[in-house]
Amino acid sequence: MHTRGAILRTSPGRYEVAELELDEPRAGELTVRLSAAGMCHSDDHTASGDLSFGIYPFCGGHEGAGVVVQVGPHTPGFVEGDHVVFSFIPACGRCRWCATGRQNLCDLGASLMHGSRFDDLDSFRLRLADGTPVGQMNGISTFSEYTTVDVRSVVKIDRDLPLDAMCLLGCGVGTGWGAAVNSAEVEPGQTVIVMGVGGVGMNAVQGAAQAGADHVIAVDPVEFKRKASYLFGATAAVETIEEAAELARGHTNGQGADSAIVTVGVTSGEHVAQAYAAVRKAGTVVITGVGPGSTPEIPLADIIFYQKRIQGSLYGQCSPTFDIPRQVQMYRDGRLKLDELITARYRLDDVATGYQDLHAGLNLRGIIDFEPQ
Ligand code: CXF
Ligand code: ZN
Repeated sequence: MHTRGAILRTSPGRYEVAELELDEPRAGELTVRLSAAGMCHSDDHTASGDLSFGIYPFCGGHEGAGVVVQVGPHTPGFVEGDHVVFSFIPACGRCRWCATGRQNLCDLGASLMHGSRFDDLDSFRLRLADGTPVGQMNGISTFSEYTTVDVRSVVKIDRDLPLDAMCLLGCGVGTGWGAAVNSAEVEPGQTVIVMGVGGVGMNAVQGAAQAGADHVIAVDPVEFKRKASYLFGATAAVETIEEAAELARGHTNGQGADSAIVTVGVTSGEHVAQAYAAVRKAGTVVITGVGPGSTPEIPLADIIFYQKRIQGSLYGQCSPTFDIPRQVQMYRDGRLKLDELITARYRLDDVATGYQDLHAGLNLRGIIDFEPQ
């Protein structure tokens, strides 16, 4: 079938909309009409070259929600008309990681950046009009009016839920919320620093607040994000990590924050070293962000004598088939803010503008709205 999608022809490069041909669903696949797609920083990292992708051209987007328009064979439980959220990490349900409650590490994730079918690395679901294969970002490509995906990349949701808010569950919300709840293991009474409060960090703020932290200190150079962080549960919002570390020491008898969560859009080794310096003995630094490969300088002796933990966090250590439904319930109960994360809506043709706005610090999350009112 035919679709239009935002593709990158090279990296570094710039998103442009192209006419594409899309496979009909094969066994274990669904075709989905997109309602909304979140514009995560990682799609921009692929444009800037910070993240490299297996094949160009490729079609961007790994947050999205929409309506199933066609079901392939062997997709039990799915029918046309179902509403789904995409998960940027598939969950096979069978590998060691899925079987032990760590779907974010599902073995299928090994081919996330190939752009092909997970089980057949030479097989692509998208093509340019001349037949050139087009890779799918994380196997899903939500920057497209329609996409065909592996059924293991989606989670079904109730039809009454707003698909624009739901699309954020596929990456940014789980990544941030889980960084606090699962990776930092925030406990009641704690002091938590969140470095960078954009579309991921803001969810770390709400996760830390929900987990019972007494002090949630948001750090961001952008004033509008600092102000917004109070709505999500921040108790203080400052411009620099030095100010945040000072505040944290003030709350902890000089010891330092219990955890510092690094959710900076372009993460550097320096950010990690700063977070490391801001936490107490046996405190935790959580790293979620992607950056152009720099290494934190942390004295080896400090690592041993202060026994601090540096915890990498992929999708906030969330298991999509468990965490997306529970995040949906928290949204319904008013305990997880999603609508408030959406600060701008773009048409598919304006993806590049959306990323310019992200760089200008104008958005928490911009979304592509495929059904503008
Ligand atoms: C990223 C992680 C690295 C691969 C692309 C997606 N996650 C979230 O944005
Ligand atoms: Zn993302």
